[in-house]
Amino acid sequence: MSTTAALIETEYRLGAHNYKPLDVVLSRGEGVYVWDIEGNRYLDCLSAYSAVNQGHCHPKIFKAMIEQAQKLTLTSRAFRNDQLAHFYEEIAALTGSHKVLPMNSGAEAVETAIKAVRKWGYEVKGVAAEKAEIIVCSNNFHGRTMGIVGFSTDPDARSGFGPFAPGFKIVPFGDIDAFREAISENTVAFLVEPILGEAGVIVPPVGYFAGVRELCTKHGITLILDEIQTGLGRTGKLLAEEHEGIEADVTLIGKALSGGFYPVSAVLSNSEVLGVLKPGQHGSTFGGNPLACAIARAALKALTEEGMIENSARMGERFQNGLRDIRSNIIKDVRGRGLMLAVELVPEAGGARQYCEALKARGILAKDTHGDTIRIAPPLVITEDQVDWAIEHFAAVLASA
Ligand code: IF1
Repeated sequence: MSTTAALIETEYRLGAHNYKPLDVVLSRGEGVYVWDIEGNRYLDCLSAYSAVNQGHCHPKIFKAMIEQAQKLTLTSRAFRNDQLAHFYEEIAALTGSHKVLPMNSGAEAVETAIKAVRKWGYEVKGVAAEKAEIIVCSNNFHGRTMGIVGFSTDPDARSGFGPFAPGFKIVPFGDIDAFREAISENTVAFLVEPILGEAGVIVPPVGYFAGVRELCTKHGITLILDEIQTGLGRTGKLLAEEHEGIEADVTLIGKALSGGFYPVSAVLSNSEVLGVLKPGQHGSTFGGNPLACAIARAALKALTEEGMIENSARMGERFQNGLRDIRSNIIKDVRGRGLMLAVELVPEAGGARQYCEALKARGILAKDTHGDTIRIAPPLVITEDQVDWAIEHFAAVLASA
């Protein structure tokens, strides 16, 4: 029996309980919509944590995937494939990067950057052996692997999983003085999200990143921006760094790099940082495989050629304004950039989860985070009418409280 209840029961019985999803079992998606196995349609306001920026089952990405899957899927990097060079060319042209290192998950891209930048610290910057320090921010989210959770400040992410690797210093996000004070001669990098995602869509104070860029340049520190969530159109620009008028030395992308078809991530950098890696020092069985490259090429093409980034800026503004216009005594704050949005509720509202449940009943899937915040991140192909429809339902759910 494949009823909703039966599938949920089986998941519970056989699966590790490391998630507590909304009880909706999805079986189909198209554009901004997904359908559950009972035939109910929902407006997806999560986009698989911004991996499905191009919309569910984008036909051109689908076509590229099928065509490539019929020819060649995996060679390993022991041999070459005919897609990798084209992927490099296209991503480099789009972002202005000089070097690319393809991986699979976002966490792998983060780990790769940490490895490369430490080696760069020793070989290029001249840091003493084993002394490299990387500065990160409190309330960061960079993934789930051991290296990464070791410098998380979220007890759920970290507690009970030690011992952890040394070499990280944690400073508050948005505090330029704290960053300046944390810098030492051993600092090789500052790893930071342009907008904190998991922490609840925290937009930095004006001028913070300009200050960060200046200090990094002055002290020879590699600025690593984790754009795995903010990148590829989510905030209304190709990369969120454009809002700050700066350029990172290393940029991490993932998620929407495949439009949600396949795990594809990449480290983008100048030649100096990725240049330190020599044959045998890093790799991945699946990283850079022809199927991933063909999908990523189509995903980037859809994003840029179909006006999705501009639409993200326009619809994001409309959505944010609509949310701000909702008259409700339980809304504490509305914030975000482009279509990376959040509504924070007052503590008396009793937590965001119940409002997400109410939205689900009205045909909208959104995700609560950190108790009181509803995160809103629809696919970038959302239309004006769909935004206005969503606002009506957000208003009904939040005003009725
Ligand atoms: C989960 C949040 C989003 C990320 C940034 C790296 C990664 C992520 C900035 C790792 C991943 C995810 C993973 C997902 C929940 C999620 C998330 F709620 F935690 F904050 F997107 F909003 N850097 N983010 O946001 O990428 O290895 O997962 O490919 O369930 O853990 P990954």
